[in-house]
Amino acid sequence: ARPPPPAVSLIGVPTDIGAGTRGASMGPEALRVAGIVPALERFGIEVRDCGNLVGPANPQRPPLHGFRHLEEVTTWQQVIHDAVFAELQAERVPVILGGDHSLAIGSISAVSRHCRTHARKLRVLWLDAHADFNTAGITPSGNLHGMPVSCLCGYGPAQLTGLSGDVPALHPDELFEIGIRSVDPGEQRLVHDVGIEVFDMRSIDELGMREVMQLALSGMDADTHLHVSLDVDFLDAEIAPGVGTTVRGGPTYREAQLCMEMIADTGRLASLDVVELNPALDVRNQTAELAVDLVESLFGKSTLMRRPHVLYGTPGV
Ligand code: 6HN
Ligand code: MN
Ligand code: MN
Ligand code: MN
Repeated sequence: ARPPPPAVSLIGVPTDIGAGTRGASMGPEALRVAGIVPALERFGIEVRDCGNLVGPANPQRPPLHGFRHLEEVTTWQQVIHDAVFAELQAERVPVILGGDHSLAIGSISAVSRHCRTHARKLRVLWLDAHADFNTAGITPSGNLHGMPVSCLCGYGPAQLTGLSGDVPALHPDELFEIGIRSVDPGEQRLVHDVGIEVFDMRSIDELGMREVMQLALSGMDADTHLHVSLDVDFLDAEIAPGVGTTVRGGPTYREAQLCMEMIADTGRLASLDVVELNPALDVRNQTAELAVDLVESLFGKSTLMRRPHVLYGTPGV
């Protein structure tokens, strides 16, 4: 049977300091306005809204040595790491309301530290149009929201790679990227050389979302901490206009729902980022409402009382 509903802590991260377009700093409030608290409470989940973290304002400076706002982003990540780690240690499920995707450096560093402390295995699903694997030497923009995965895997400045207390915070074999359809030229080579497992849109077209998710969720067990980093630009731009870096050709509403439902079926979701929502670009808060819909599915909303599949085994077995 499903485990009892988890206790959830919402942590707002109102910053767009790692992005090229301003506005993601308004994301946490748009998710609250879209009803994220009652949506979760409806399933009997105890929700604590911890409010918003506080960090440096966006200085809107040009890149320096390949990074925009490196010092300010670093300060944010320390604050995010500490807040997320505290909720995990209190045995709560942190749901981080972004905010641009650089925040995942702090959140996943905290998850990594927590897993190390409790000898748990880590699995990260990175749902995104982008690989987010740039470095200062190859980035076309200098924006740190294009670099969180490389920093977590140990490719980046020490102040960002070392936050978990161990480098790398995340091993490539703990990570699956899903929905990818925009990878910069230098980034392509690095993703290939490091051996990141990427289910791009072509694999979703060819295999279907169901098989891709079976592969991405296979091999987990009762000791696995599953973290999902949901960049809302994962979704097709037609249904999710409220993001700064839309790329056409993403998952449909139904494909995205299936993805979330299959994650929920594992019963292992233990932390979540919802990032890159940009209310300044949204239309009547529809992207925030869609994100809340998907979060409901991630926490177990389903049409019927299906028999829960507790875990996905090895594919084909
Ligand atoms: N995101 N690859 C581009 C860059 O500037 O590095 C876009 C990154 C987008 C990042 O959406 O989280
Ligand atoms: Mn835990
Ligand atoms: Mn993205
Ligand atoms: Mn991203």
